[in-house]
Amino acid sequence: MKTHTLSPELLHRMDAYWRAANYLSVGQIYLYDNPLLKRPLALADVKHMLLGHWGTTPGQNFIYVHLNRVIKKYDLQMIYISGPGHGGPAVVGNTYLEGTYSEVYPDISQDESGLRKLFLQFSFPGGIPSHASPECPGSIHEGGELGYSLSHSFGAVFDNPDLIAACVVGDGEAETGPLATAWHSNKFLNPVTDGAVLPILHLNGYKISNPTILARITREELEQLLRGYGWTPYFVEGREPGPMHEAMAATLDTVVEEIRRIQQEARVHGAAARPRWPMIVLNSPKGWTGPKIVDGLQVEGTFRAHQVPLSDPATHPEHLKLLEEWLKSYRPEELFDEQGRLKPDLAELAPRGDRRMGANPHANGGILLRDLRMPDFRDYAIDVPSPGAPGMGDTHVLGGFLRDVARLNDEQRNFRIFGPDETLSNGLEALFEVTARQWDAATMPNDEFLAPAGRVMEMLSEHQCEGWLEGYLLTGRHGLFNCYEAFIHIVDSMFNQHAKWLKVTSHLPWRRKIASLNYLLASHVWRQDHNGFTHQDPGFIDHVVNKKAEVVRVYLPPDANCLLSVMDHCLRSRHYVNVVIAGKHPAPQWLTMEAAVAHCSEGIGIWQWASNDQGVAPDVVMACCGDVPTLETLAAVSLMRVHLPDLKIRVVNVVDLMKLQPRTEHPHGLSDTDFDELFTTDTPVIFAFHAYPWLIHRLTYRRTNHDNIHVRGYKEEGTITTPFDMTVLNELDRFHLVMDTIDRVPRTGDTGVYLKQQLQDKLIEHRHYINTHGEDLPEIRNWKWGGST
Ligand SMILES: Cc1ncc(C[n+]2csc(CCOP(=O)(O)OP(=O)(O)O)c2C)c(N)n1
Ligand SMILES: [Mg+2]
Repeated sequence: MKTHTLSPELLHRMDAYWRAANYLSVGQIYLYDNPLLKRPLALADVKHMLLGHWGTTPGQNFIYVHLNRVIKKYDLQMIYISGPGHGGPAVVGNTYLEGTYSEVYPDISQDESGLRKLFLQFSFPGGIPSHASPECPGSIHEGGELGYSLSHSFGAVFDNPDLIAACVVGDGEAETGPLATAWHSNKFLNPVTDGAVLPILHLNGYKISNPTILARITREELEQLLRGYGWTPYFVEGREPGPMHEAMAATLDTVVEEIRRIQQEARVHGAAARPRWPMIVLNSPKGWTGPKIVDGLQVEGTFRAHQVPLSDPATHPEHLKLLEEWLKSYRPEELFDEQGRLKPDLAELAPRGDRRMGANPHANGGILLRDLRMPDFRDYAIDVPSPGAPGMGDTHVLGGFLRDVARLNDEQRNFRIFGPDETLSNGLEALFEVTARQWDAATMPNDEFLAPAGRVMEMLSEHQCEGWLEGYLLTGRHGLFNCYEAFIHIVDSMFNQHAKWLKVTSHLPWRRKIASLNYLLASHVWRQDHNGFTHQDPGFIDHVVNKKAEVVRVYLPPDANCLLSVMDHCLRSRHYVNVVIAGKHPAPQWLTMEAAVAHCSEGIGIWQWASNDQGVAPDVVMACCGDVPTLETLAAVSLMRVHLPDLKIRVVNVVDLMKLQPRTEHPHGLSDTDFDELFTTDTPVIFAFHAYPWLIHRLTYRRTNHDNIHVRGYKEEGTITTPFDMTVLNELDRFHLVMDTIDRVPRTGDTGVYLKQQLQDKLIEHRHYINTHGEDLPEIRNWKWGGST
């Protein structure tokens, strides 16, 4: 390409800026001291442990300096997402050069002593991680686990019409499932109300030790692939800095103008067709400008450049020499003055103030976060004149509340609901009374609830839903992910990364708190009537509780009023991951709204109306957690009240699972005294639990009465069967709970033995009945809580 976007003088300065960023990157990976090479490089100037990733870094430095130019030229609001986040030296170095780093960390000053500290802290004990970690200003994407850069970028620009997320996608990263499908996000972007994503596929040819697929297919195949995903790819290819600068600058001008044209056409002229957004393919050598040959092997332009190209200067004197030559090749004396400051004519290439990508407030979303306008959740209460009143399905009740959250915040445009095609199926249909699913692809006459702009985002990729939501939250908005319980496992690993991000940022005072990531897991294990075994897995919460107690919360509201109270709390909370598990099928309701609010505030408590141990020590504690276990427990209690009337029973319900943990482990944890008061120190506890039983043991193993806690939960028994049979197959049903009590409480004596026999007969009758009629026994279907009657 022969164009003249850059004057020779500007090209020269931009190249110098790039050299400065490269110099800082190599310095971070290698240098312990002597940051300006004022004296010959000695072994003592080099870190003992050489950690970091060089390969991706010069390419990202190149991109950054060019983005700086277009930010200034077009006065852009831009953030930088580093897909190959292992290029940490690039983002740290660039935010240092633009001045943000020293503003956030004044000790890392823009002088020689600051440079020394900048180099030393990188990948060093007590310092900073090697990735685009939360410590780095401007980052909302650590990029440690590859695959989520594009979905984070799209999440960031939804409802941010003036924002452009420049997203560097690693060509290795592009092989991951989440990234491969993230290209489709362009079918969900509204050019009027959303911003733009500029993907820059970093085609440096290699991963850690392999070539990348996209670098080893024909150029035509690659172009067709990207076009097939709906993008217009612009190729910037080569290795000679001069022509590459010119090509990148010209291409960036083209794509920025293209983005503006698309937005203008949609915003001003009302163009309705889905635009074909531009993107860039940057084909440049891995480890560009680094050592060419080391120990007789080519490094630059190969996979060998991935990490630390000169790995052992201590035992290889020639490595030390090569390192010095490498550093000097950037001519630091032309870039920094005597005091170690970037020369003014270079410093002025960076944008100013908030336009600097390290200082853009969207990348510290808590700054922009506004409270949601919330309806009063009490207004959606189900009328519960007495426990056991009929309910329409808890999530359907919640739907009305969420509808009004969406409605009330429509103007603020800061609330979205994400899900993989399940918003209707999870019972949240009320949302579509006020909003739609945002969809920018073609529509057909029989489609429902699709519109160019809407508060609901649905793509059949849990990865996209999670990634979009994370990007949305990290840039200061609110949201909810509704998902089938079994398939939320697909994003186990993404949840990990987000929880880690929250943990680290909660200890960085300059990072403001963001809205919590709320999971609503409906369509849960116990009611997969038409889906069966594959859809039964309540194990996500086992995974969630591995994470730092300070950032995770798990709620299992037993009925609709509790669900409303819990969700109101979650939507108002900050900097947590909240997991809420709820049912969608008609089910009995237990608590009035007033009682639900009290119960959910406590998180755990004795249900006095269901207990008969007032004033005496209980013979058994019937504990329950989750809607179906609560139902079965209450049914078991009513059986015992009839057949074992002398038995003193205490019913304890758990909404907030973290209450079970010791207070030393989780801020919600009950004190030992409170726990012992509820669960006693010596009475059998029959615990009916929504998920895998081991989790309750894990949470309570230090409690005084742990030896007496007998947990029933899901044990991988299931198929397509009746709702009650699901509990029978897993021995969580009312009959098993009663039989368990008889076994554990000797006081039940002969009456207990006879009752147990009857219940076993009942289970046989149940099996026979469902196999004949295909539905549960009438006495099960029609069962109602009647207390002692
Ligand atoms: C999901 C995931 N799998 C594996 C890794 C380990 N890993 C780190 S870097 C890398 C290669 C990345 O290659 P690419 O995306 O092309 O980045 P670049 O060439 O720019 O370094 C791999 C496999 C990872 N970080 N994340
Ligand atoms: Mg690569």
